[in-house]
Amino acid sequence: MNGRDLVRSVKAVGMVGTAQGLRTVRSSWRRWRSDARALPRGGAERARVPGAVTAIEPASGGGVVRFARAELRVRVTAGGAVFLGWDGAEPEPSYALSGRSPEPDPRAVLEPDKEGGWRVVSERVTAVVSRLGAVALYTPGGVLLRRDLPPRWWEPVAGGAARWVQRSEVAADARFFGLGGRAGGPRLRNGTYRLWNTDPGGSFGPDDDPLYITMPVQMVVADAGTHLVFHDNAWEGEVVVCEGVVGDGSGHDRAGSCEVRMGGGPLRYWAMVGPPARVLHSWASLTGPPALPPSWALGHHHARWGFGSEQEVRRVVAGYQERGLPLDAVHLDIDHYEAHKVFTVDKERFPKLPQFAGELRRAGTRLVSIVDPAVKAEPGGAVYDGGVTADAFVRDAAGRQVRGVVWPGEAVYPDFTDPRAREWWGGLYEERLDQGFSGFWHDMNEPVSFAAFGETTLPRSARHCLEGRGGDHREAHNVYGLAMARAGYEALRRLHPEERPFLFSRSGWAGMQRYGGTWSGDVSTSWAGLRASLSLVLGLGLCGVPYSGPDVGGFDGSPSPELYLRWFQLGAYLPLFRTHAAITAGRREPWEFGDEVLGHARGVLAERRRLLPYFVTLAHLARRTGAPYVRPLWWGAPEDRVLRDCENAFLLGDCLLVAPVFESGAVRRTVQLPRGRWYDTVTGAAYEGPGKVLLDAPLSRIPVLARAGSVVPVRGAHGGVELEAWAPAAGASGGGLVVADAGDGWEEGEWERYTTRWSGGRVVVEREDGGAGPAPERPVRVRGLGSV
Ligand code: NBV
Repeated sequence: MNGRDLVRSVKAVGMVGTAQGLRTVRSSWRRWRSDARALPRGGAERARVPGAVTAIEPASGGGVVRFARAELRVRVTAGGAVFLGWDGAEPEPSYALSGRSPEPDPRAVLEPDKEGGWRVVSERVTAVVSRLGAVALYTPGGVLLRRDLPPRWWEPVAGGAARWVQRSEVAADARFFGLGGRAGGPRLRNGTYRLWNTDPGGSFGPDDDPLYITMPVQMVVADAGTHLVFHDNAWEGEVVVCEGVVGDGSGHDRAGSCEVRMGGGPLRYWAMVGPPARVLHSWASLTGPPALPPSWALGHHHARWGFGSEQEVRRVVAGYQERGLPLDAVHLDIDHYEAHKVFTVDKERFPKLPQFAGELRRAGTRLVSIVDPAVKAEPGGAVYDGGVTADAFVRDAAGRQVRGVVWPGEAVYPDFTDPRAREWWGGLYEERLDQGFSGFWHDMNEPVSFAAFGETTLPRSARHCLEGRGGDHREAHNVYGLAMARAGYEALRRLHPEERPFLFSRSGWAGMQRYGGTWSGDVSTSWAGLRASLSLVLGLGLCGVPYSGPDVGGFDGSPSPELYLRWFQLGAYLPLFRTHAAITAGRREPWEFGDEVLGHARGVLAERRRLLPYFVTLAHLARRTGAPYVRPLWWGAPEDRVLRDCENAFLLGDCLLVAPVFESGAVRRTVQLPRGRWYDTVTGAAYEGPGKVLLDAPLSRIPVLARAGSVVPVRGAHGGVELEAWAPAAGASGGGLVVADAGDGWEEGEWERYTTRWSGGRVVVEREDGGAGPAPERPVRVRGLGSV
């Protein structure tokens, strides 16, 4: 254990009291002992590399290339993604894939390449396998995007999981993104990024890594093109990123590289090539479309660990109402449970929760419940007894229940990798629905067990079902939160079929978007924490998880009024817009920071509400195309090196560019504009990109720019959807999309496409697909005319 772990453990023990402290010491000891007994000790290993090609076996989409000591399957699939699987690895079984692996593309075949290698040419990518087992990926135009060197395995002589390493080279100008939620990005700088979902303990800032969601998903953006590589393997691992160096033009560039190291599991990966939007579309086709949140979940949420009672929640809700501030959801944290036990309610502090929830709902505010996975180990407790009957809890190698320690004390953990356990757990959401909850907030599902020493999770030797295949926590750990989300989501679809589930989860893995979103977790209350908030949302979006957002105001401590306001202003442009804080932290209601902040926050809330139809449209778009709501500035121009390095602003859909303020005292900031004309949405001033501009950012607002020619769906004064069209540049045209939500059920809203153009000195906004049903006549307001 390093010094930092020790400090955290001591903190954890201190935080939870003496009896709990003793339990954590016992549980840490048990954890250490069971691993020492059941896990293989590091004995002798045999190293292996593929050796030279010996034969090939053609198959649809490619085939198998055999080497002296390994074999590689190459398969181009119908959507254009390429599967590469070593030593018999197939795409299935997989926790990431949404269904069956896509069909092979029969047009792609193995052909001989130079120097004894083999290649598969396809529409989107050419994969060349060298004689010694390197794999190079080229654009259709023949430009090299990535070279994966021959992998290397270390097999324990005594048997067991082989660890492996694969090193890859990319262009000198390439930038890495992704790997799940990383606080120090979104651009992944040189370093080692661990793949092991981790509760950092306390609050985290940009230097804390790993965090709650790790994924072996890399998005690599270079002059030559963009690609995404996903190593479908949930074992613990790490990725070493080394960015290249672009020289002075005299040929002294240094290539970039990354090395994926896994502690076990198959070496299989997917590669997707194309512009960012196409790559994410392929990714969503493979791993499943992002869940569509009900529209209320795109409004403003307020949470707190420690409301403590119905009266306090009433006080806060009334505070919003009296000040005319919209509030779409209130979240109840673990303090509404009876003695911190999941699926219970403290009847003294929340005596009539269903009635209260009904009242809130009629007033337009939904109730969201935290759900922790750990169940208090107490015979006689309904949840515990039910889980025992269903044989749902994780056991150790000797068949005993694995016991950890969390908020309710000694606790057991459902094995969400077991379909029967998921089914049983899912049934428990009925109690939550009966209590009046409309949404679910999964916490502590890395999973966490407090520790006096060692890691704050389950023993690695803990056994898991893994859908019947059987295995241990080394393989199940990273998919625990994902499988819990699946349990919750599938149950809600069963229990409440007419409404789209709203669920977000602290931990997860590739494919988690199928079940819902996520949030920052315990981001530190600091300017650095504010920056980390955006990094997480952008990075997760590039890993296919489009719905997320931070604890606005930060999780711990008390933000200054200025920091709170700047956070509020950023949060309002992110999909999950939620104020939240720890039980020991200061208040987070907008009126707690003085009249000036309240006035500006009111404006921010009004703007979020006005933009709701745009958020709804972006949610539908994310579901259909995989494109995140929040995108890096290089989204439409990945070849622009300056944009690639720009991390302090983002695109919200195609229409808006948001430039938050990340520094204390700043009242203006520079903004890097992508190509084209951009209007300041407040002043209407026009700016021409590409280039840098200095914009005012008084306390009242952060710069938000609209793309010339775009059409933004907004909520009109009477609640209907109206169009805010921004004048195209002279001689240019533009357009936009409106997907009107048909309620919170499953009915598909209509897709309306609009175009904008100049005609006879006027800007004309027309419905492009007028034929697709009765076109609602939407009021149109054209803006940006003053600056033409
Ligand atoms: O349930 C309490 C908190 C919650 O408020 C927070 O959002 C989670 O990230 N939870 C963590 C457990 C306690 C953390 C110290």
